Amino acid sequence: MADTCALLGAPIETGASQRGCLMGPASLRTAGLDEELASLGWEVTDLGDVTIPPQAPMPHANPALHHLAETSAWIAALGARAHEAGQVADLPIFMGGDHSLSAGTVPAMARRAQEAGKPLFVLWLDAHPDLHTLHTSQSGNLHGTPVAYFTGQEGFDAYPPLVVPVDPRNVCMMGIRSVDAAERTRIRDIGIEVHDMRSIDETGVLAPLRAFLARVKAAGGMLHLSFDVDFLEPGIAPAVGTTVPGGATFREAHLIMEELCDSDLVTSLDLVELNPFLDERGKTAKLLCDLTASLFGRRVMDRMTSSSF
Ligand code: NNH
Ligand code: MN
Ligand code: MN
Ligand code: MN
Repeated sequence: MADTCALLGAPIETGASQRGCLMGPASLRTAGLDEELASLGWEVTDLGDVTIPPQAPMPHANPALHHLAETSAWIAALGARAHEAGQVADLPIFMGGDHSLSAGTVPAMARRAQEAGKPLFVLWLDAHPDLHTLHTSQSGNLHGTPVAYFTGQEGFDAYPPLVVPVDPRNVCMMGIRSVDAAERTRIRDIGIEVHDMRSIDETGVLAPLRAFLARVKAAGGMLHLSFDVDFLEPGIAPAVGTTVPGGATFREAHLIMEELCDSDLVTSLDLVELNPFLDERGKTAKLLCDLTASLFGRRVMDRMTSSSF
C-alpha cells in the first residue's frame, strides 16, 4: 500500500451556481481528515490552500457562462500545484471546492502518469457526467465542464491548453442520474463507460467496479477517483448545491471505497462540491472523512476471505 498522502485545498466556488464551496477544505479539516488518515498509518502532509489573484472579466460567445476568467485561472493554478502534490505524495487528495477543479487536477494527474510511463484512468462518482463544453453549457456553471475538457473535446479555447488528455475509454462513471441533451450525445460519441443509477439498481456497484478495476490493473494504469458529494443520496449528504434524489446509499458508497482500497490502484483523489453552508451539523463533511478513511484502509474486521484483488 502507498503510504504518503498530501492534502491540497482548492477553495474554488466560481464554477457552481451557489456560493459556499469556498469553505469545503476548511470543513474537511475541521472534520479531522488529516488526523483520521494519520491514525490509519499514513504519513500526511497538509500543503495548505491554493489561491488565485483577482481576474479581469473574460467575454465569451456563450452568454450564459459566468466567472470564466476566475475558473480558468483556478484551473491553471491547480494544474501546477496538483502536479507538485503528485510529486511529493503517493496519493494526493484535492479538497474542493466545486467540480471545475477537476479540470486542473485530472490533467495534472495525466501528466504525472505519463511521466511514470502509465495510462491514467478516472473513476467519476457523480450524479452528473460534467460533459459540457463552453459552448453547450446552458446553465453557464463551469463545474459542468471538466470531463469534456480533460478528455480533449473541442471548444475550450478559454481554458489553459491541455497538455495530456485522458482517453475517454479510460473514464468510468457511476451514480449518474441527471444528464443534459448535449452530454447524452457526447457520452455515446466518445465512448465513456457510464453506469447510471438504474444499472446500479440492477447489478449493484461491485460488478461494474470490479470489471473496471480489472481493466486498470491489466493496463498497468494509475487511477484517479473524482468524488462529487451529489453522487450520494441527499438525505445522507445534504451539503451540496445540486442534490438529485436517488443517489448512492451509505453502504454502496463505503463498499466502493473498501473495494478501491483492496485494489490498491488509486493514486489520487478529488473530494468536491462539499458546500458547508448547506450542511447539517457537519454531517456531510464527517461522512466524506469516513468514506475517505474506508478508501485509505479503515475496516471493521480483517477479511476472512480474500477479495478479487
Ligand atoms: N449538467 C448541469 C449543468 O451543466 C449540472 C452540473 N452540476 C453538477 N455537476 N453538480 O456535477 O449545469
Ligand atoms: Mn460533478
Ligand atoms: Mn454532480
Ligand atoms: Mn452537466
